[in-house]
Amino acid sequence: MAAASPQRKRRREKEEAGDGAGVADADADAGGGGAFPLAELRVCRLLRESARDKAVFLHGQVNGTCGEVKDAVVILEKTPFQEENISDLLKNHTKLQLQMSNDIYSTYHLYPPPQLSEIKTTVIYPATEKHLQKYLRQEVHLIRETGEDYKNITLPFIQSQSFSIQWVYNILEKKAEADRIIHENPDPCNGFVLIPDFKWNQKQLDDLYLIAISHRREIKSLRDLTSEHLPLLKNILQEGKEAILKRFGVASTQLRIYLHYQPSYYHLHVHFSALSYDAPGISVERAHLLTDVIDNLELDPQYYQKQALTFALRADEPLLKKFQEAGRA
Ligand code: M7G
Repeated sequence: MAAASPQRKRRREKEEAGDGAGVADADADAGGGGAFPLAELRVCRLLRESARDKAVFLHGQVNGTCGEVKDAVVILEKTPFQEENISDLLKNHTKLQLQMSNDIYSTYHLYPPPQLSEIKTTVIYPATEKHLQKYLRQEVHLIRETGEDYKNITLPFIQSQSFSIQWVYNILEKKAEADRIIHENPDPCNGFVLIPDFKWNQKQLDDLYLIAISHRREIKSLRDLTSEHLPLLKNILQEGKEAILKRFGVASTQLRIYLHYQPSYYHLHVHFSALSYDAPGISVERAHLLTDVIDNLELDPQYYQKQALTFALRADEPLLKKFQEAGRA
């Protein structure tokens, strides 16, 4: 929980006025397409719900401009408390309803005023089948991928897929989210853009989450990294930490800085999240600390081409089927 400075408040107001192409805050301009018609969404199914994260993931449909039916994923998420709003919440609630009382113990339903009961709403529209799969709760299986497996199974699979990373190019080319950039090193080889992840609303530091996106476009994932990429990785680590300290006052010892393997989007990016925040995707079978990645590459320039890497795949992911067909899962 953190009080917002006037500077942060002003920045938020600006940010709330716009977001990335194809992925939008529903009440903000959708980066060219206008606001998503949330009231017209026909909910088809609940993909997933999380009592812990206080979030639901919905698959819905709306009619496109020519009447065609299009899929959408809508994520509704209750947001963390903001310290500066708490006294307002206590004083100006619309209703306080006693639920139970026993000796010195009592519980209530408190109904906050509308301005303090916001729900973070993330829309992916139009959503592909892969988006629906990504958010659908499913059984998962662990895979241990050798360097050979990567060449024979995973790489051909990635190359055959077309999961658009247009949103990444929009950020790098300043076509979307340009006013959200926290730091940029413009070097085409060793440079990157640091930007708030769309999972973070920037209203409190408890769930701070940013991503650093490499300017180089051909590095798909951890598997492509060699010692040649050390200058880029070191820039991301050093400049990312400095920029977060400067802008948000969060020290590097309070940050978890890591890459995902497998990532969802095959363009090199590094996650920066608050150490105290159990961000999705920090499990040992997915997150690789950037400091360890740098050390491994310094020990062996080809480390990530040789090393077996473990990750989880959901039951109906086509990549799991490929591993099963090859007798590797
Ligand atoms: P990943 O490891 O490829 O996949 O990380 P994951 O989504 O399964 O973790 C991509 C990161 O980019 C995630 O943390 C996403 O929340 C974030 N992200 C995805 N999109 C589509 C956007 C976007 O449009 N803007 C921003 N700022 N972040 C995004």
